[in-house]
Parts: sequence; C-alpha cells; structure tokens
Amino acid sequence: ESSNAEISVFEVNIRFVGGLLSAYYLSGEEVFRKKAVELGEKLLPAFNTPTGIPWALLNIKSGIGRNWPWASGGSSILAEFGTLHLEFVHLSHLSGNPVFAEKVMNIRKVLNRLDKPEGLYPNYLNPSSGQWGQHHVSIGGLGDSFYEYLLKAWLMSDKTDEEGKKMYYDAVQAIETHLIRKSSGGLTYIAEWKGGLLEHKMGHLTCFAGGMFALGADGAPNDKTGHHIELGAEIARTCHESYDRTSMKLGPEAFRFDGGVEAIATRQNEKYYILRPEVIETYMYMWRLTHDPKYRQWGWEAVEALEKHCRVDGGYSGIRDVYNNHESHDDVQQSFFLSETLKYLYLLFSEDDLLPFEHWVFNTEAHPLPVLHKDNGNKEENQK
Ligand code: DMJ
Repeated sequence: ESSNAEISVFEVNIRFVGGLLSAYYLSGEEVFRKKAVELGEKLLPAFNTPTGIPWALLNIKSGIGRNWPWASGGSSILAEFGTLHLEFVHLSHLSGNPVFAEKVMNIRKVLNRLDKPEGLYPNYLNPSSGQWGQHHVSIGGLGDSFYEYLLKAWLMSDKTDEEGKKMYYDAVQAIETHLIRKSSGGLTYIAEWKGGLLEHKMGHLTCFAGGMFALGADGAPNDKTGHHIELGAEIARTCHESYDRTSMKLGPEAFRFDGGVEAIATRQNEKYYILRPEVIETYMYMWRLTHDPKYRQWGWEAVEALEKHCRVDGGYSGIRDVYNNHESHDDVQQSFFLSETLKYLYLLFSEDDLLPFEHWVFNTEAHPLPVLHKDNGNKEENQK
C-alpha cells in the first residue's frame, strides 16, 4: 500500500532505485533486487502521458502525475526524463520484465523524431504535445545528466547501444560548436544557450562534463580521442580556477565570464557551495584516464577546504558565500555529499582496479551499476 505522497520521479530513480540496484549488485542480497523492482513499478504510472515522456512529479497512491508549475508551459525536463535509462535497463534485466526498458527506449524514439535547433536539445519538452518548450539549452542544471546517460548507456551495454552512442557524439559536436567558448584569459567554459543567445555563465553542475568528455574520449569518432581528453582537461582546469579564485577554495554555484570577470560568481545568490560533487567527479575521471598527478593535488585541496570550512559537529554543512572569510553554514548535509562527493574522493585516491571502468558505470548519483557484458550474460559476481 503506497502512502499518499507526491514524489519526484527523477530523484527517486537516481537516489533510491539506483541505490538499491547498487546495493544488490555489491552484496548479492535478494531483498535489494526485490525492492528496486517494486519501487520501479511504482514509478511506471508517470509514463501515462500522450507521448510516454514521463511526468516530473507523481502521486504514488493515486498514480496521478503532473509537471513542475514553473517549467515552460507544462513541460517535462530533459535532465529528469533523460536520466532514467541506466536504472530502467537494469530493472528489466533483473526482473525479466521488458516494460522498464521499453519506457526509456520510447523516450529516445520521441527525441529522435523531433527537430533539434542547431542540433541542440532544449531543456523543456511538453509530454502532451511532444513539442519542445522554451529553447533553453544547458549542460548544467535541467540538461546535464541527459548527456551523461547517453554516453553511459552505450558503455553499460558493452558498447552495443549504437543509438545511445550516436546521440551522445552528435550532441557533443553541437555543444562544441554552439556552447563551448574560451575566455580572453584562456579558460575554456561551457555557456548556456537561450534561443540562440549565449549567457556566459557556467554552473558548478556543468563541471561534471569534464569527466564525461574524458570518459567518452575512447569512442570518439574521426580520431577525436585526444581532443575529447583535452576538452575534459580544459574544463577541469576552469573548474579548479573557480575554486581557487575564492577565499575558501571551494567553488560557487555558478561563475561568469563577462563584465570583466573570469570563473568568478558576481551575483550574491550564486556564491554558495552545497557540498556538490561535480568538480571532484571530474578530477577523479581525469586522474583515472590520464594519471596526471595534478588531479590528486586539486582533489586534496578540496579535502582540506571541506575540513576547514564545512566540517561541523555531527557532519558537514554547505556554505552561504565562498568569497567571505567567515563561514556562514546553511546547516544542511545533502545526501549527495556521501553518495558522490566522498565516494569520488575515495576513488580519486584508490587504485584503478577498484570499481574499474571496464566493468562498472556510475549512475548520476554515483551508485555503481555493472556493465552488461554481451558474451556472458551477467558476470557481476566476478567484477567485485
Ligand atoms: C546530484 O543529485 C546528481 O549528481 C544530479 O545529476 C545533479 N545534482 C546533484 C549533485 O549536485
């Protein structure tokens, strides 16, 4: 019996379904498999829309869905409906029920049918009409993990998911052409695109893309492997600068490249740091893929800053202004601090054979999921 509660389909999927799937694969305990599948079934009514693009919010008792009232004329959000793929493929794999995989494959079908402005994916899509909402494009908030899941779907399929692969590399091509710029000071950044105009701002969330470009470098078409690694390195450097240019050596929520500044937050409401993982996540991928020791140095700088400014009695807290010399704590320890920030730090200082990339992908909340190897069904027992 479900309680009368409205949940975010995306958050429940990445944190709870993803967490239960990882717990199952790491422990082999049946209870985690069973609960993951049960929870996945509770999410299915969210897909009852004319297009099959799911609602953002779902009442799990009534099965009635709706979208965020602020999202462009009733739209669903790219980073939400585009970040179900990995978990739903595993739910079908573990339950024998194809419905989960069918739901996420249909999302791709809808996306592939649509015209994309300049080859870019807008953040908003109306689940009733099947049309884009506002033409805003972001590799940070509202867009981010959609791109991540295209790449990881291909990797998780043991590189058999050619559709995911093509969608990923085509998207990166459009992002490079239209969103990636270099500041006069030589910092590469990823801007936001609003109906053809660039906002020269990069979110902390966007910093995950450095790691993504490096992770995808190997499969890049047209001899672009080195180029994608270099792009990852440049984004890592820019995001490190966003940390280094603060007094606390922790990065702001968003930083700008306009009005005479580079990699600095200029608006008071963008100066906070809520223990987010993306910059450390990128250091971890860059370390594993290049072994350049600077990534461990940069990671250690973040460890020292976290200890100095975020450690409080009983845990760690976010900071209201990273440019201030005195901490103002927000008194919140986000759950992604444990699942992502600390896990990526641990992996940054571990050997490469701990959760090796050949056998594992991390969901967007850093919960590890095994690669489904084509020749041997399911060998996760040998992958620990
Ligand atoms: C996490 O919940 C996930 O990484 C998500 O994809 C983006 N935002 C947070 C962490 O900042």
